[in-house]
Amino acid sequence: MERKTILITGATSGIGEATARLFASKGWRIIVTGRRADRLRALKDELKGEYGAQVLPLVFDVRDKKQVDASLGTLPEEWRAIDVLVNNAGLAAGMEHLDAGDPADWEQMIDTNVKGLLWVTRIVAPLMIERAGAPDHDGEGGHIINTGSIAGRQVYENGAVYCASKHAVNALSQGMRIDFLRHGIRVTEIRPGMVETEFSQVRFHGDAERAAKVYDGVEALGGDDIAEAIFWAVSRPPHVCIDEMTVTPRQQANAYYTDRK
Ligand code: NDP
Ligand code: 8X3
Repeated sequence: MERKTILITGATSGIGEATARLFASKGWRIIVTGRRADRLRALKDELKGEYGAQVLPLVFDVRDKKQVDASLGTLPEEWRAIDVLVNNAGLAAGMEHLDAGDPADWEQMIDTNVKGLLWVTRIVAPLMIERAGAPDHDGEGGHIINTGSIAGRQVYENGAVYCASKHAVNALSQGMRIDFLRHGIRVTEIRPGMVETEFSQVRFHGDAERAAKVYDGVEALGGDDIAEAIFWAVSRPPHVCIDEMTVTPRQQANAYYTDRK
């Protein structure tokens, strides 16, 4: 069987890294992206050693359209047949009432979570469309997975801009599902609740103590739980599209209610 290819943005840590590991273990070819080149190199070596995986690491900042175009727009021929794109790179920055928020944080969240997702999609979706039209194509369209959040459906205090960015991911996922319908591209929005990754450390600008408190008394999800959900969505039969999936820890009902022990 021909090996399939997945491109995962934000694969240097957390959900993206776990997704790269899982797909590599299943025999997929992996394109991993992020800004931290050393981590991508280490991941490539690990996946190659552990699973014999073919891995292409690409270093770019999703906020920078020029970097995205230069990197994804010049993919080597053998890496252009992308079956699955996981738009995962993202972050929350800061947690304050709107009147006290830092505009630099707002810009970082909107530029990464919304515009970055668009910059990557506008390069990769046409590759999927072009391939679907080729005479020797197997009839399966591509698959785009967008990492949304429970914050894309509910808004909580001190999180207005992050929540707005994830509401935008929800709208973009719905729009992609409509616009790419005739090209047979499946679009899945995965909406995690609390996942213990570097997310909270990034949100609190490196304050590890404050970050750890987020998960006090809760068995949070791990990146691998979301990776499993992504793999499940991708491995449905070709006529099935999982539109949306919300995954929370058992102790979290939604953005407002958590049963801490
Ligand atoms: P991590 O902080 O562990 O990972 C975030 C990843 O995004 C890193 O690989 C980082 O790579 C990458 N990234 C961030 N900014 C950029 C950028 N400008 N350009 C390129 N890559 C970037 O967090 P998670 O794994 O938890 O987050 C992954 C996604 O899941 C995010 O979209 C987040 O909003 C979402 N999410 C997370 C939840 C959680 O509780 N953890 C819950 C719901 C959704 P690098 O720094 O090397 O560039
Ligand atoms: C991350 C989960 O609840 O902090 O998207 O918004 S939450």
